[in-house]
Amino acid sequence: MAQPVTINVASTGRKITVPTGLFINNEFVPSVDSKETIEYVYVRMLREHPASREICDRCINPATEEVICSIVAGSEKDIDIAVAAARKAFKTTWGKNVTGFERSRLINKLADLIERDAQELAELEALNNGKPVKIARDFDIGDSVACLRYYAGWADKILGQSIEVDNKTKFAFTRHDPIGVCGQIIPWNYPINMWSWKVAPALACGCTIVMKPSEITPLTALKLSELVVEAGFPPGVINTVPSLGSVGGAALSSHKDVDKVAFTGSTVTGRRIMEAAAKSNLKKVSLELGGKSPNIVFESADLDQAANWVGLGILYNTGQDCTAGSRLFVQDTIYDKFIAIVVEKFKQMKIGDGFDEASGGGPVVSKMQYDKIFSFIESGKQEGAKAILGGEKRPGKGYFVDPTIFVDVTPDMKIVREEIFGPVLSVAKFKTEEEVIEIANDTAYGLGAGLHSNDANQCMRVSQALEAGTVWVNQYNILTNNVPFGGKKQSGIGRELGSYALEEYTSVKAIHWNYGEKLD
Ligand code: TXE
Repeated sequence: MAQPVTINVASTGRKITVPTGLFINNEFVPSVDSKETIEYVYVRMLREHPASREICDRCINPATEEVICSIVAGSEKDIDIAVAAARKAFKTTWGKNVTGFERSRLINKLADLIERDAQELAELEALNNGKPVKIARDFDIGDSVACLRYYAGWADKILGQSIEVDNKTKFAFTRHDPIGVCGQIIPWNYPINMWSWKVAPALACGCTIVMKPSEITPLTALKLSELVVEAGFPPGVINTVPSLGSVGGAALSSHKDVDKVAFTGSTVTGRRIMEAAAKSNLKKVSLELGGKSPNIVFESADLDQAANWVGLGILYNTGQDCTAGSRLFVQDTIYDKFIAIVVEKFKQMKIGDGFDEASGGGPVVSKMQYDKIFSFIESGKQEGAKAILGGEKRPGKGYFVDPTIFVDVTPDMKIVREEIFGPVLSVAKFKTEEEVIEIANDTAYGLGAGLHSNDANQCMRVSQALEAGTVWVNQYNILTNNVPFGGKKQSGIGRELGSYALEEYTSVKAIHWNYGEKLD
């Protein structure tokens, strides 16, 4: 089975044709040895591992709980074939004979095609992931197009250094060579966005790619693959193999002919990937993992603005965001007043079907996430936290979770320590700057952090003290393509975006040149 399917989007009347095969060497092909589709694997996993029922939501519309379609699930052998295709392209075309100028042109062309098809892609994303169409189109896709264009600009500027050695007979220079074949494993919370964050810098540097999208949201990666062909990329430069994490993801991480793995996902899986890389060929690894980010509001802050940013911090993408500002700390002098503003603002947030223009957020992506979020909500209640907003299930179909605010939390509670990945905020009071820095940093993670204050010296002191890869001052959750992003502590290794991401996809070679010294 590798025939395209036509999906009818009931809400808009649009018909979207989606390829269902594996995308290798610019063609959609069946698996070489597996008759399984993602939906079939789903059924089989339920039979073999009934305990893992929750992990098996595949290509399902989270607003209706209906299966959208079945696609081919790649096997280990398919990964081998895709890696061989990427290696060949690296050795012959992309990594060898295509100039930076030409790479730039093709990446820009791909960006133009994505922009042209933004509405269709956004509808497919909304169908598979649940997020509102307008957010998918204007933010996820808008940002992805900008990301591709940003790295297209870098493609002809991957420069080394010229280094003086002794000024008479020797000098040295460096080359920033493409690292080679890259395995890219992406999650389901921003399927198109994570695709472009991974693909754009790798292509700019001259690397070739085997992409494994999340088994929960593979549809837009397949649709984007059609645009890769239309843009005119040589075969094998970008290959896409939808597959289960334990099959395709594991195969890429332990593959002997993959030079680098770039991953976004859970900390648990990140550890597995690093272990597999260490046990195979010591491939380079970059990891963008989970978080439990603090958001701090000091008494001098503009409270109305701070409340807006707190909302964006925890409710954006229905809280399925690695930088979600899930731990709110409010100074005691403004606590009651500020919480009242936050509650009012959160009540305005409409979580609903992504095809309803009024929805500010969609359902969470899967049954697994829905159950996980509600098990955290239950544990919060049992451990003595008080839900002052939300915290109850809605009747009817769809994985909808309403904004939930817990107060009276203590530092040891599960809802304070673990990543929930839903619209669930825990709130604590603090007295002094020193105290809040201490509790904000009391976490295994270090991805994002926010602070709101009108005291510039305080902003400087606190932003310096917070242990996080990104600190937002008087804002939250705003990223731009030219600023690096990544984590400290157990939130990850390496940086995406900006010029820093180029280091992840290049290998520095030093060339020592003798133009005069003779050995006796
Ligand atoms: O993540 P996984 P899951 C967090 C969030 C969420 C939790 C679980 O807290 O609730 O993780 O989500 C692939 N070798 N984040 O289970 O498993 C998998 O196929 C190689 C935070 O969906 O990490 C998918 O493509 N790859 C995060 C990708 O890993 C494997 C975004 C992510 O899935 C693999 C998502 C293996 N052994 C979840 N097992 C963020 N940082 O934004 C799975 N995968």
